[in-house]
Amino acid sequence: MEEPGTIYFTGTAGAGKTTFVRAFADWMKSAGYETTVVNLDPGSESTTLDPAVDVREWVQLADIQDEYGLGPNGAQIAAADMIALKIFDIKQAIDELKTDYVLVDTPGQIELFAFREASKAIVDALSGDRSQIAFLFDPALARTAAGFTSLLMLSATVEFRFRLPMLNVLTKADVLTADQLTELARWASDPGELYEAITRDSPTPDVQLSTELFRAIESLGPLAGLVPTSAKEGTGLETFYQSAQRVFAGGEDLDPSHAPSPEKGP
Ligand SMILES: Nc1nc2c(ncn2[C@@H]2O[C@H](COP(=O)(O)OP(=O)(O)O)[C@@H](O)[C@H]2O)c(=O)[nH]1
Ligand SMILES: [Mg+2]
Repeated sequence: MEEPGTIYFTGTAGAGKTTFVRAFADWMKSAGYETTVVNLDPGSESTTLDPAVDVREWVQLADIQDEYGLGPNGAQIAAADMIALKIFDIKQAIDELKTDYVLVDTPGQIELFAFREASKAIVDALSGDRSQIAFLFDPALARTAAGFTSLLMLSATVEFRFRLPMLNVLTKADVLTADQLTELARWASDPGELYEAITRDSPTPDVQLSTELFRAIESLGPLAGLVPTSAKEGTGLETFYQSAQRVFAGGEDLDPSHAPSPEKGP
């Protein structure tokens, strides 16, 4: 059997990761694709996700807080290390289900997931050659040019950390007007438009910083669009699937250690 396609869902707290994973898994099922939903958040209190593989079976945030007298953030950090130690058991549980796709929901606060070495070890251990990261843009932040730029940077940081193909997704499109959606689509496809909006929003811009930021955004290359979706209304899920498929089919693997080893000479 071909290796499953694995998608990790990341984004700032409240961006809609958990809701999106559930909605997308349901859409996949209705379209005839079997998925395994994985919860990687040891502190998850979600009642909607209904994961087939749940990290809480191995590591529970509340237990770690009690046992080590830690607050939720400290416990999340300790939990990431403990999950890394259990990762092969978790991978086995996923493999046993033998589905074509694996959808992984990650901890609510992105820095707890994206900035820790343990997470890189977890993702490396779980990921086969067919893995990608969906980075979810929350309209509450993406609506302003400054917020949009910050999310672009954060998405690039996640890419830098994990070295996997990225797909940027706008969530909760139902809360935006058609004009707002058009503007976000323009910012996503044209760094020049975004730069103009940044300088328009702040009348006395720090020109040097804005220019440097603009260059950085430009060098990130085209965003390949920002897929607008609404888990609430079930829109954009098919487009998201098609974009993810394209990445699985032809997406570059950015991690040099995953590159095929050169043919040995005679
Ligand atoms: N209007 C709207 N709200 C949404 C949508 N998706 C998620 N939400 C809400 O956004 C909040 C955060 O969602 P959640 O999935 O828990 O975010 P997470 O922290 O990234 O996992 C919740 O109140 C959800 O009900 C959507 O498509 N439309
Ligand atoms: Mg969540």
